[in-house]
Amino acid sequence: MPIATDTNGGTPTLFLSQQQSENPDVVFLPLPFDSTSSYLKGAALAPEAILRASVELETLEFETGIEPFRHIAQKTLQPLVPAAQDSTERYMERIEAATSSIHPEVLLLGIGGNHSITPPLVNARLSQPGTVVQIDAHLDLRETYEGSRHSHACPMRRIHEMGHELIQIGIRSADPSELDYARQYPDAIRVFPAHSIDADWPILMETLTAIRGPVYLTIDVDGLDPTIVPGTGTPVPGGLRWHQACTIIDQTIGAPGGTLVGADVVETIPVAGTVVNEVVAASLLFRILATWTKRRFL
Ligand SMILES: [Mn+2]
Repeated sequence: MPIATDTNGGTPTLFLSQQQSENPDVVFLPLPFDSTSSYLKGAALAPEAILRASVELETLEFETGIEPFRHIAQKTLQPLVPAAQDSTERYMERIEAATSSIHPEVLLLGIGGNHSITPPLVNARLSQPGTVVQIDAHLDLRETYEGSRHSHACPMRRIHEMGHELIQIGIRSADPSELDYARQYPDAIRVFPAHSIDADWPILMETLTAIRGPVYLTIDVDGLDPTIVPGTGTPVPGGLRWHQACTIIDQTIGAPGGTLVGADVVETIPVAGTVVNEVVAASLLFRILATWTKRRFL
């Protein structure tokens, strides 16, 4: 598996080359994990590539008009590299252990890695029932996949079992068992398929605005159209456009009764000869950060 072996030495690349703070408002956690990926692997290479790509971004998030780091301090943690002897369960426990002591007021941003990393992050950040907003091509509601409950095809099932509500956006691929599961919980699992996203847009905006309590946002880059992010493990045509994704981010973070406690961007795969995939992932993280900064501090 092509993952870095350095677990404790070296300095991580810092998001937008910012200074490390010991009193951060936002914490980035690189999670180079892809051993449950079912098709194309390589997401373990993404955290370092995304951090390097972020260094090339301007300090101004153009559309929001925000320079987040004029207002907030950051810390980028050492990458949590899976040890050779780690079972998937053990690695999930390590994610939770690394994040559960982070102050609840601090925004945690996970940099995947594949989608398996999300349930432990949600568990660490949502201490009470909350809402998880997901941008994704897939429902990720399988009970198991390839023999594992921790597969990247299962995270939203695990999160629903924890008692959280789901808003799933951009969906365009599912196993019938996943659709059956979602239909059992029409109030707690709301699905917005990609093919009707324009028609459903007003309802989606209302649904996001109505969020109350703690919110976690998980963005699988395959929720966007593969023309925007071709570097992903299980691409599906017909995804969200860039500004749709940004508006979903803004509306989620801006919900008057909601509080964003964490977010992640997962399933990016760097591809030789282009940096577009990691630039898009870094730009999604930057948009989350800018909108959160605006909401919280301005
Ligand atoms: Mn996913």
